[in-house]
Amino acid sequence: HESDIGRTDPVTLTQWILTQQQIKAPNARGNLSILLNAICVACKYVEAAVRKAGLAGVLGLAGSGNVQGEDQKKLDVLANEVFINVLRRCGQCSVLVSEEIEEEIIIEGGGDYSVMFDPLDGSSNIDCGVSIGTIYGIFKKPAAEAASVKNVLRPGRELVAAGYCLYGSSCSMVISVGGPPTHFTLDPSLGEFVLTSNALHVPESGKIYSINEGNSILWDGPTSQFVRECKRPANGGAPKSLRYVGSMVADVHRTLLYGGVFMYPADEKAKSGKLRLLYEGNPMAFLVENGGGRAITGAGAVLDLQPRSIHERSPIFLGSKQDIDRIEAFYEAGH
Ligand code: P6P
Repeated sequence: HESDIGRTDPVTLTQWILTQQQIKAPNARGNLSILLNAICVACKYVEAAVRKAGLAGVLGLAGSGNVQGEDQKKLDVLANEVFINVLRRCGQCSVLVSEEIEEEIIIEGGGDYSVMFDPLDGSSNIDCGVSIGTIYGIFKKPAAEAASVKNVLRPGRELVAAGYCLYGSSCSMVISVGGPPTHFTLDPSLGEFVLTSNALHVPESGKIYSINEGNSILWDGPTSQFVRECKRPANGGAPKSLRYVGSMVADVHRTLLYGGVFMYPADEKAKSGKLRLLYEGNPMAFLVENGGGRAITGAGAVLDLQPRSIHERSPIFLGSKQDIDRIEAFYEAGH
């Protein structure tokens, strides 16, 4: 029974990854399992650093010394190095794309997988203690294809796995290897992520809308129309509440659990929106769609976009199916 999970029936992320392999790919060599466990280790290490940030003096800018006089690394620089090192060492990756690094990293003689990640998204919120997170997506390289940026310039529809780790009031890992997203919570006394929800399902509709209202004078017609309807529903129902953390992982996690809609639209200033397709939009769209929700750009599904460059941006509206259907109707009507 779900409520017993974690108390009398502990399932760790490590066990879950191996079980998924047995279920989905009994003859597999286990390489994806090795990769996912490497990501799990990296997230636990980053979580420990984030937790200690205030004490260990790793807040603020790179270059600030600490009590030992060591040259402190800014948390997102530290997180990036942890992910690069752990992903190299696991021997399963041939291409890495990080939000922190301009060029893709090609690992000669690497494995069959490419990982695109934002090692510490929302890092502008670190110094004031607001939740931040890691986001990752994984492609499997076609066997005959050489390791190159081509392996990652593919529609998100082709992802084999994606997930995020939320460093918040508790540490949540939400991951999908194709099925509904599964939610694990870090038990610090075990040092393990323990299963908390088997299969997240995005509620069909929600009472929350999430967008940076500070940009409202820049929005296009459809976005403005939808937000106006959130405040004054056509059916005379209760208005939606606005919740906006300004940290994508926190806003998406709430949307996955509670429903509603998270939006970062294109606007007059940001012609393609602000969020990055490969390591923010696609992984989150993969999770939300696998949870029964939707993720669109205003001109089609996020997962159907054909990327042209590794840091390209895309507008994104994601969350409850009914709410996203509504936004799509406004775009189709060309309001
Ligand atoms: P704005 C954080 O900097 C981030 O990349 C996402 O985590 C977040 O959703 C977005 O930018 C917030 O952007 O323009 O509303 O501050």
